Amino acid sequence: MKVLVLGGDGFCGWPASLHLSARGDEVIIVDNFSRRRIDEELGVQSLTPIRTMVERRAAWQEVSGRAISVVELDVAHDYHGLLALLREECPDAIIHYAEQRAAPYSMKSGKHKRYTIDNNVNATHNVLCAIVESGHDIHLVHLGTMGVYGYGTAGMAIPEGYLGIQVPTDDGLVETEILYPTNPGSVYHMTKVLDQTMFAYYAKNDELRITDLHQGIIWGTNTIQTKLDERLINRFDYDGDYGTVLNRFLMQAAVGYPLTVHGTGGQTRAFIHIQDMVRCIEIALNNPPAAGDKVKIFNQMTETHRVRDLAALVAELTGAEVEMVPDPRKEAAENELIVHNDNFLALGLDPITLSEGLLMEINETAGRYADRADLSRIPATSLWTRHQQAGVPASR
Ligand code: USQ
Repeated sequence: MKVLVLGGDGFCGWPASLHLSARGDEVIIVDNFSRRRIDEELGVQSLTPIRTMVERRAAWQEVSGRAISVVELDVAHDYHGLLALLREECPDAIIHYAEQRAAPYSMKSGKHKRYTIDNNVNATHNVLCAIVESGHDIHLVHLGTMGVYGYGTAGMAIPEGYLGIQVPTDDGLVETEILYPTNPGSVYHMTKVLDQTMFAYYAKNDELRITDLHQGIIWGTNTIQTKLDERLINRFDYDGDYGTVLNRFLMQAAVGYPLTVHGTGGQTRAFIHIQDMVRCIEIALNNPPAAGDKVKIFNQMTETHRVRDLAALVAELTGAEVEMVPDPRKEAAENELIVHNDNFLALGLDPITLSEGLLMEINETAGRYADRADLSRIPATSLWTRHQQAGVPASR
């Protein structure tokens, strides 16, 4: 397959590009390198020493004998460049990671909220519009989020995208289905909600073939391919804006920083290992919807865990201390989360569990590069609401 990976320089895009190249796909990375510029803006670096794209490509060619092409292009703002690329390359599929993916970053200020909306919504619409205008039948695979659902479901298991309902009509109750009602918890998550509506529209109107992956929180850093050579290493974010909860706890344990549990740590979230993420992308590519089908939605997660239980687990494995810190976010203090993920399991996903992989992760990454950490960047400082910014805790 010829595959365009939009956002192929990022945390998910890079390992996915290597995984697909390794299986023989012709991979073209399209990226504007914004993630590296945001590091500069925030004055922080990946814990792992990531290389430039030039070095990454050369290393991959050396190690695998395969080439990955790279096109520097801003998908959100260079529509004509994107359209010309689709016309010229005529890819079989596009994987769309070209969105700003951090909830805390999206909530930092008005500027960051507007940047996230502008970048993510424009990028998605440009991709959809360009597929239509190119005239090619390109399967679009988008990395969405579990956060479109919200996390409190009153005990109901979250289905894969669609909710079956009964509506009263003159002829009695009629069964139908709707997109599961959305309840985003940040401006970032809201952009993925807006994406969902655009996907539904283009699948209906132009019969585009679209797969939307509602992904949980990734843990882990490297995949089979990124481990082949240190120059291929994936990024590891630990700072208060981009670091996600479990990887932050692993890094904090490695540097002797008390694990930063927000509030009571009663938030339950969905998780998936990075190796399983790339496998899911492959499965999604191999199983496209047909033209005219509704958007195919998968819940891309393998386990759910409560934040304080994760902290306790990491503390038990490493001897780290746990600290309950005030929650900078507006989110439910406690929630249950039950999620269906039968689609990927039925298509052969064999998940890596936390119990198998956690210790290896601490030793291989967090511990190995601990001396590169800047401890001053650990606290999460992005406050969700104007009341919090004025010093009043958020109401839940
Ligand atoms: N949390 C802590 N301590 C920390 C960091 C986070 O208690 O030091 C808590 C947060 O308050 C939140 C939970 O852990 O309740 C998850 O936070 P996170 O930063 O790990 O994840 P989130 O902001 O939801 O975003 C991440 C990715 C995003 C992806 C999403 C999947 O950055 O791209 O879409 O996970 S999901 O959470 O399932 O929506």
